[in-house]
Amino acid sequence: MNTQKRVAAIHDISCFGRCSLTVALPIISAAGIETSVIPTAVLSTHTGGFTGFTYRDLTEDIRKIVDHWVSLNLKFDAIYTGFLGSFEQIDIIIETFDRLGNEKTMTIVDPVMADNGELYKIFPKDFPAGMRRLCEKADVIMPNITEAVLMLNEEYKEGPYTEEYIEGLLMRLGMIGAKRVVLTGVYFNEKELGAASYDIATGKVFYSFADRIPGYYHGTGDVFGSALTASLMNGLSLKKAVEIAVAFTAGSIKRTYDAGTDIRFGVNSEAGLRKLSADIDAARWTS
Ligand code: PXL
Repeated sequence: MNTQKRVAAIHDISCFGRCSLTVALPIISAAGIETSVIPTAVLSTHTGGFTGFTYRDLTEDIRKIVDHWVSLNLKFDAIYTGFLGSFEQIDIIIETFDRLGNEKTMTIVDPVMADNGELYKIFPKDFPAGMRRLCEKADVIMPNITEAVLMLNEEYKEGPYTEEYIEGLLMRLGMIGAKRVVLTGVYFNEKELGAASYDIATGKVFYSFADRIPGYYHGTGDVFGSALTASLMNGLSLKKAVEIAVAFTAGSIKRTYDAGTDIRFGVNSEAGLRKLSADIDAARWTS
């Protein structure tokens, strides 16, 4: 019997702007995975490019939700975390990995905190050290290049990058403790953008690219991370999961660019969900 996989997605809910839980829930569910959520905060919009957004912190609720789930003996095949608002939330999530997981649970951490060489303004300067502690406990981490250098205490460099630089970063990220590293925002020329993956057990590095679209669209990291989680939970290899997540994210960006939507409003991943599910199904039969 092929039992359905169950994921706990632990992110904020930004009510408008298509990121965090508002993309994780539909994308992972569309791939046939049971998706439970723990909202870490409720915001009226995400923090990228909007002013005057509301922010209700839900730190106090996280442990209570987990307590209840533990009393129900619930266990999860994966725990996928993204935007976290404080050091306290990071500590609670580290303990949650043990409480909701078992030896087979895949912990997937996107250390959301920075982009384009800068830490998001809402975070204190030492936040990368906290995210690094969370990444130490994860099976899969997926920083972008800015988050990677902040966790490694290195200088941020502008691209285009060289293979030597990217593979050096992957190796140093591999020493943090996760078994598999996915680095996003990788590009070797101005035409293409994508991700690199490194599986510590096999030592293999793979790249996946798509055509670069101008503009900085919000929530694309969460769209990518959700498609990656959905693919891994369907048993795909890391290489194939990254290929599918890159293509799905690039397709969502292209659709949004063609429509001329405000870049703050997130990307149209919704129209790609049927194809995502079909691509994952097709890959399951061939891998
Ligand atoms: O997409 C990442 C993200 C998630 N949640 C909130 C954010 C951001 C990025 O800016 O502001 C609240």
